[in-house]
Amino acid sequence: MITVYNHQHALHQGKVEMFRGQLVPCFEVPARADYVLQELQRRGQGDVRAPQDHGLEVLQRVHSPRYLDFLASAWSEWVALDPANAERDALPSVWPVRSFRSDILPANFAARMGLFSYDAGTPLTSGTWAAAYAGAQCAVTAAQLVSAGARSAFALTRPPGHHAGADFFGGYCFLNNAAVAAQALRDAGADRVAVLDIDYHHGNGTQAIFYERADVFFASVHGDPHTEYPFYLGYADETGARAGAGHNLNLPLPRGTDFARWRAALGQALQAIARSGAQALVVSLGLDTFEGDPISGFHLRSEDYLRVGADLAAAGLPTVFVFEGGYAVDAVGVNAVNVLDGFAQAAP
Ligand code: OKP
Ligand code: ZN
Repeated sequence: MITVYNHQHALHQGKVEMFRGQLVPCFEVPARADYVLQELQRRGQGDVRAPQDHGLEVLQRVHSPRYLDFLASAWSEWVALDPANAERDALPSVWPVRSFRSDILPANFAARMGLFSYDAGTPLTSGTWAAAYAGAQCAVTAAQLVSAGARSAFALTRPPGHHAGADFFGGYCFLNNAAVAAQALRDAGADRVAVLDIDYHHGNGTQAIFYERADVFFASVHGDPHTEYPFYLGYADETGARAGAGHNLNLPLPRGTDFARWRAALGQALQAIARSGAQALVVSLGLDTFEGDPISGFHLRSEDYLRVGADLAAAGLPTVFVFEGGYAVDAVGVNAVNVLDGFAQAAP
């Protein structure tokens, strides 16, 4: 399998996130991607390439212009507020909930941070834009390899993407890499595409981006949002709207779910994807379903990920893998590469 690697991922290096009233060290650290790359090389899957730069246009297919403008200039505006900010991450602290206006773009920087975000756990840093931009280009490059006939490709990048919406960041995500990949597959000629999100957390950003569209089917297996982040989306009754009605499938599972039950849900998602008529698949590959994950609650083991890869291969679709979560840092490499290996061994 070809890996398109974001060599600039470590430019995004958050120091702290808000958790229960305290600033705590970030879980989403550069070592995550380093371990995956190391494991790929250790197991002789070292066809690792750099992304091609397809420009802002591919991002504008998914994200709003004012959000992209904001992200591109946010760090310099933050430092302009106070030169001492150069040493601090930027975090939002005020948000426009229901009944506030979101059509107005405030001049105040903190107000714009809140307008374009939904949590205080997603630090924006000096290199966030550069890292996220290069990461989204990795997703496009992987999609184009698959469009050109590759059986599969892996976009190895961070920060992750599936919580980012058309005009908001949150959940450690800024640009929605999986959505950008799905759109790139559409733009290269696939009439119908599916995104399958197997991260522990519901891919609220991806769902929102495609919720009213019939051309991109979204399916997700994740922790029940009644108790699990991102809480406000990801319920089973969300099935799509308007033209997208029937093109969204959420399979929430309780904290404590083991591999047998999780795998049955994966099977359900794959059946729905087959029925959707998708010609290509994007997998939001989160490894935080692992039993050792520090912020999640499922009980998958390292060897289970080989079966996950084989199940995905059995769908028989050209597949773009996009790296998402997974915070048991010393296991994330083995777990990610087990999926890719399981896929490659089962795929024709
Ligand atoms: C991102 B991805 C932990 C609180 C959880 C947000 C989790 C984002 C997960 N102290 N904060 O889906 O893996
Ligand atoms: Zn996650």
